[in-house]
Amino acid sequence: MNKQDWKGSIAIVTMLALGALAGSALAQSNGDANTPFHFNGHEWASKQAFIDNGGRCSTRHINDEEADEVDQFLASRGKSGGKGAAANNVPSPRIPVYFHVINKGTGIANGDVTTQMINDQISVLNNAFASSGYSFNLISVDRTTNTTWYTMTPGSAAEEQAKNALRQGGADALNIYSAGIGGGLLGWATFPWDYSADPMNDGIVVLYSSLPGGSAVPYNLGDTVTHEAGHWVGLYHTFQSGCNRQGDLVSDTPAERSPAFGCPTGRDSCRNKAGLDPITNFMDYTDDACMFQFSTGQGARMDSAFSAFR
Ligand SMILES: [Ca+2]
Ligand SMILES: [Ca+2]
Ligand SMILES: [Zn+2]
Repeated sequence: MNKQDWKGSIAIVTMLALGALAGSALAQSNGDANTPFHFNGHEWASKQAFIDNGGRCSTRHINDEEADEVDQFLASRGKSGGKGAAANNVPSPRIPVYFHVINKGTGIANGDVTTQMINDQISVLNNAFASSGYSFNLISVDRTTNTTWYTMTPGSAAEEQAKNALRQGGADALNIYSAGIGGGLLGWATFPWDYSADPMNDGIVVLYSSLPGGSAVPYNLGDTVTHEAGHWVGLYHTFQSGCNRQGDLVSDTPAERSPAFGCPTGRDSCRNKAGLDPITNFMDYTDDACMFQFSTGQGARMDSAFSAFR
């Protein structure tokens, strides 16, 4: 089943389930402010609280100053993909992937994801990036049992140790680490321009149960890896800079004031800017079943950043 069919069938199941449930369940699916959100062994006051506390994506925030610096650098190379420039002549990159499973023992409950889940994750990634011309080639899978690394958080000594021990390949190689990451987090990534200063830190870390078939409902269709891979190739969140400035520096993604979550069809958080919020974009914070696209402009920005830094 391809991804669209898969998501379609899940959407139907969801609708059927919602039809049979009380209003509170429906409210939770839409991120009701007063409905507790249970996820990954944590209870948040609401889905909004989960989002506000950075659980959805813990990739470091790029402030306006750094975004300007990066854009000026790309522009200086004549490769500014962020402002409607045509895509560069990047020959459809085929990205080698090194997948590192960090578990605390055998079995899925200990984070020892199956080969099937990993293969399905690579398929999800390939389907997501196909329209942008990127493909991902799984080179190797290794498995490490380490209870300290298992609960790593961004910037921790455990993260540094795990990556120093396991990372493979050069700047163009995607290293994916799956683990039972701490803090109720879903994942984080490094940006392409971070590579040269700290190559061993390069890559993405995700909660193991976010892989396809995992238990991290509603983030278990594999789009955490897709979203983090988006950062890894140089994309910002669709709500970067809110309604101001040039947002995410991609001209065909409508401006968005704040992260969308759940699947709020028709949301328009920047009324003074054209277009409805890009809630179906992989770089927003909506549920996996809600997001299914990168835009043409994002593809151009990937090419710009990838050719400059990877
Ligand atoms: Ca935009
Ligand atoms: Ca708008
Ligand atoms: Zn993110």
